Amino acid sequence: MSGTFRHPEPGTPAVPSGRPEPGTPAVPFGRPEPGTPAVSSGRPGPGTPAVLQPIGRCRVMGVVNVTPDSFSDGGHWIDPQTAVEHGLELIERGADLVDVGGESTRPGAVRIDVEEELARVLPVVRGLAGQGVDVSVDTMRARVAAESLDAGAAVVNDVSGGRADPQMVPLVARTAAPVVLMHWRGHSDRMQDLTQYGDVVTDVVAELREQVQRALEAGVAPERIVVDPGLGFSKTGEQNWSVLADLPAFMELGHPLLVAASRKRFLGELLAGVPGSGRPDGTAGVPGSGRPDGTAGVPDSGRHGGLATADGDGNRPVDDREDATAAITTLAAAAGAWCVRVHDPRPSADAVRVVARLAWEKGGSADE
Ligand code: PMM
Repeated sequence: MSGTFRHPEPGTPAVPSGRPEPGTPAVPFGRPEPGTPAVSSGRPGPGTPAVLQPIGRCRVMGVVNVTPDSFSDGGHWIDPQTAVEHGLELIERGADLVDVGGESTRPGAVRIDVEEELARVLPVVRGLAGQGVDVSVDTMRARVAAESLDAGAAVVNDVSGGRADPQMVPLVARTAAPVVLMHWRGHSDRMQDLTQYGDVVTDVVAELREQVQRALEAGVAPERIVVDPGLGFSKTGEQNWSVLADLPAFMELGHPLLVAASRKRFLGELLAGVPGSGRPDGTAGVPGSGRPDGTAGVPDSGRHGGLATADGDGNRPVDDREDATAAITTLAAAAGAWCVRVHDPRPSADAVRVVARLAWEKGGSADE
């Protein structure tokens, strides 16, 4: 696969943990040196930031949402001290880096003001970075990104891919920070209305390419750009599955790939029942989780019994989607993803090691 991000060749020294050695300097941020040559592809090279350097396996990003209302962990980590402790626990449970966000992007969420976002995020970024954790800041705002980088964040994770705040891409260009550009069509209060595609994979790849192009034109070095298809953002459950079925199309953009499926609704829908297959209790499955023709998308033996528990929306409850999340991690890692973003790193940290070991055994890298 030419032009894709690759893990190291077999024979590369043992897979390091990805954790910073004591005394390792933080990822070198600040202004790029004048005259730094532009690099024409996103392949790892001398200018590749440390968190994007190949380590022989997919990385695992743990999530700390410092919000009252995120769908999976909203309200748990709103106190900064508790949030920092949770971030450290995520590292203990196998995260390579921790994503700190102060603004919920759940469907229908309304925006908070920038001061509120800063107040939520900065103490947590500072607390974790101060303990040597590689922190990414999950924000759509240039000011929050800038102040978080000053507070020690190593990565900017912009779910709007630079589209929400016109200052974001120029800000990133002025730093040396890696940036995650996620596919995005609009804010959470209307993103569910923006799910019209010709072919979802073709269109999402094309729109992501435009977002990357805008960043490159603004001066962001290609080796600092990560792409993310944005599962659940302006995508129906079925469209998420289409995207996951074609991760190589996203790898072909030539940048490290982040996959963030953790605990998302489409997993809850799948696990609660598929149209046509029916749930063990005889009720219909969740509309939209199965195939468009209404046939059972997944063979269901009917022996799921206690697995098919449901929340108020009829979906598998959020805290019971971890095994499915790890399954997606396995698939993403096998497809050569740079990183998966998850709420509980432990199962995914194990999964990425299994994938790396097998890739090694097969004499190739995980993305071949
Ligand atoms: N999803 C959420 C938040 N941040 N960042 C990236 N890069 N990609 C995502 O898909 C993504 C994200 C929403 O999930 P959460 O409420 O669990 O954080």
